Amino acid sequence: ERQRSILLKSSSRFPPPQGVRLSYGTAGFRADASVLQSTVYRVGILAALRSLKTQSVIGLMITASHNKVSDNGVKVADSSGGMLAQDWEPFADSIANAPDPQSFVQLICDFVKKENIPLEAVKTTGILVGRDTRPSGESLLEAAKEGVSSIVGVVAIDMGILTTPQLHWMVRARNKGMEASELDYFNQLSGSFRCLMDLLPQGNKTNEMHTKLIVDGSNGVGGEKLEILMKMLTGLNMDIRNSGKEGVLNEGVGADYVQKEKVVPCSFGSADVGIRCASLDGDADRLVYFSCLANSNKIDLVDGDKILSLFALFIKEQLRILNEVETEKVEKYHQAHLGVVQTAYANGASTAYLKQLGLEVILTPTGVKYLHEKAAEFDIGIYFEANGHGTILFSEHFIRWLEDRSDKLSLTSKGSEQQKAALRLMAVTKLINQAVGDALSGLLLVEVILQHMGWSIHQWNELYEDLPSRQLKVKVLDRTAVVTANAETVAVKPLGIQEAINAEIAKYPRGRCFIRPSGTEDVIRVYAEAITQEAADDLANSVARLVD
Ligand code: 16G
Ligand code: ZN
Repeated sequence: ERQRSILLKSSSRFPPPQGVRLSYGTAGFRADASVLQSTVYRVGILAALRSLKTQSVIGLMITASHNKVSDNGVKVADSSGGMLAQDWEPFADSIANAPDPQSFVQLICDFVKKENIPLEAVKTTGILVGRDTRPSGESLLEAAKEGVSSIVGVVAIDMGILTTPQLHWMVRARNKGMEASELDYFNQLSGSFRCLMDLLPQGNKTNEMHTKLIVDGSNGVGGEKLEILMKMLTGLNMDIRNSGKEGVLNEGVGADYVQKEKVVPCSFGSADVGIRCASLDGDADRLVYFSCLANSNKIDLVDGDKILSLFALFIKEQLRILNEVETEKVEKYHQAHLGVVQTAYANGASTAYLKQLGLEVILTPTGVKYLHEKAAEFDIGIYFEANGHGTILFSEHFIRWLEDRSDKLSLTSKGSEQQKAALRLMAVTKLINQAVGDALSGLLLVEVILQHMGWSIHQWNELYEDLPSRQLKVKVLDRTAVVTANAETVAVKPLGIQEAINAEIAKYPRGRCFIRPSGTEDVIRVYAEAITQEAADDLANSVARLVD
């Protein structure tokens, strides 16, 4: 009862905006920052309830990622460090849209009862709250804290400005009983990076031209954090641009811009031709690489699919070395189940390449939560969206086996190739973020693998050649009219549309095309691929006309 009156009182200070319907969507709530105060406050309450339900630490992140600076958003990191459990999303939707304090508090009471949420903390609970560099973040963070502290017994811990993956990492680390400050994060990344550098094959010291990297920080939090991390690293020659000191967040910069427009971001140009470049998005959970072309603002894009391919090659190679067992006496080796997870946006050439490597490839719908969940089913699951969000997940079982194996190898064959492979894999499990895709940790892993292979960005890019593709969006009144199946590759509604799409596809050699409702905007997205750019454009345009 005391709880009820606290909630009534505090929620009356955060009236919901009129006439706006909010939905938790693919990656939390996102909208113009001016309408989010009440939503963020309410998500603070949701996070606090989640913390009590799971009796663990939960995260709350205020960001709108690659969207414009005047937007903002809020999402919850679950106790594992991953996305909020999907069965709580409907509750998030309903509380965000409750029209007045009474109905809001009633929803909460009903939910607490239904979910059997204990209203006291037995184990370590608490909410880590973070935000990106958006100016609106400061007051939204206060609203989140108010929400959290209106649930008796749960405290908000203000982590300040962070990348989204840092916050997820911290939640995961806390709940594993590990140290989880920002410095711990940087120490873990730099330490495991150093370890991989020490294990580079002899003679693979690439020349100066190849080791220089220029990073586009999207004028966001990523550039700032990378500058700190860089000071802890040796063996990397990095030039960080668009780190947010001047220039507008995500405006003409960042991974989303570079990947979708396929042009150079601001402050890159002809002087950078031939040099390896990378681009982060506004909250540093996406990473793409590119190189500038001479006499043009176009780029050679090295997208998430190619990062995935590079990671897959490296891991596969280390597993192969590890499994080169000479005698039967050595314990039976572990057949690590390695799999990759992509979405329908993955370039067809990448999928063909990965399959040709003998890898199991799985498709899921768009959205990190779906890819992550699938990847977690493997011993080693690598997932990436073409837009640059992805990571490598290692199962607990595999990590234990690997630790044991490398202990034994250090006794029986110290310095052997097998021991090195085991140590490399161990370092990768620490370097690459196990909670969520992380541009900073991904960047370090790409860099060390390129040095390992002795490759330039061009050699990497030549692993396979992307099929030309085109993405369009069609504004519609009701995007829910389109319903998809089979990981968004088939449109089952409106009736008959898939047949019409198939008829278009049939006109183009190696043509592939799908439509899907966006999870973040009121649009239907169209993706098309074919053997020439012209054909891909034509196919996309004719399918867009079917949707209109
Ligand atoms: C969100 C998703 C991203 C997805 C994108 C698709 C997360 C953390 N982010 O940004 O994975 O690619 O939405 O947007 O899940 P769309 O539905 O508008 O095409
Ligand atoms: Zn992002």
